[in-house]
Amino acid sequence: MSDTGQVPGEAARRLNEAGSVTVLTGAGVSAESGIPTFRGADGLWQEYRAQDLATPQAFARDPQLVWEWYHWRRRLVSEASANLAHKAIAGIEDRADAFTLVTQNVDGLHRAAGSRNILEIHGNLNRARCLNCGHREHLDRQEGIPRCGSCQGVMRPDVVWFGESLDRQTLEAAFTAAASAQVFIVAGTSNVVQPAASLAFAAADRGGYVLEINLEPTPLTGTADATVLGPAGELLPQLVEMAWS
Ligand code: BJW
Ligand code: ZN
Repeated sequence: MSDTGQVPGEAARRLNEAGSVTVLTGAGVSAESGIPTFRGADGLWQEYRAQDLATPQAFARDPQLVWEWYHWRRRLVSEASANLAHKAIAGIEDRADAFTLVTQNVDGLHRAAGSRNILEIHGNLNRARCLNCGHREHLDRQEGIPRCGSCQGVMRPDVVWFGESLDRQTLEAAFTAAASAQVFIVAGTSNVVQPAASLAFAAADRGGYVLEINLEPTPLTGTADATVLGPAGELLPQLVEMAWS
């Protein structure tokens, strides 16, 4: 079922009564903070080719170019702040008995909004990882190719590129949280990138109530218990208000 602009009362009631809640977010949740999404008319993949910037082969070919792109995105994020969608998700965590946030976003805005139990399955923009020794560092520089503080090796952004495996423990924790969720909320993701796109289906298979929030239908829409079409920054606060007022 897909509805425009109005959260169904059933979704709010289920959320209020749920013992365990899992939320999966994608780039659409940060769109209202001014961070570009990947797909769609204004998405990054309109202007940049994923295979030139977001694969290990691209980094091996031209690490300088890849770092420039990541430094630019880090600057965008440093000038942005959390929006009402991020804050509503933090509000759900405050009220739920058991809560996990699984995010594909690498921008750190969920933590800025007060979320605590976060699985960043695609990594974090503000971290670098040494290609030589695996050492991870928080990034503070804004340009150039960072060098490892431990072995001086070349560092790469600590994010998950196409063709790379996700961290096994983090991914297992995400699937466990999906399978045990009584309510599973999916917001602002096109649901096309695997394995993240399988999480909501895993939740539905195990009997969880799946609520999708997006501007447009996605491959999940036919399976979700409810899909509400509209901006996450309006619909998520509406959901919280309805569930706990
Ligand atoms: C709003 C809104 C508002 C806007 N309110 N909503 C063929 C079939 C199946 C799988 C594969 C395949 N070929 C290759 C694969 C594997 C590949 C994959 O899934 N590809 C598909 C694209 C086909 N996956 C991988 O490679 C993964 N690894 C893996 O599978 O390992 C094993 C393996 C290896 C090799 C082959 C096969 C298996 C790794 C995926 C890593 C993804 N990395 C990126 C970059 C991360 C770092 C960075 O940020 O730089 O992750 S790509 C990019 O997509 C980023 C995102 O996290 C991810 C998901 O995007 P997201 O968040 O959904 O954003 P959008 O832009 O797609 O959607 C935004 C949505 O928001 C839209 O729906 C809007 O409508 C909505 N929206 N504003 C509400 N205000
Ligand atoms: Zn190192």
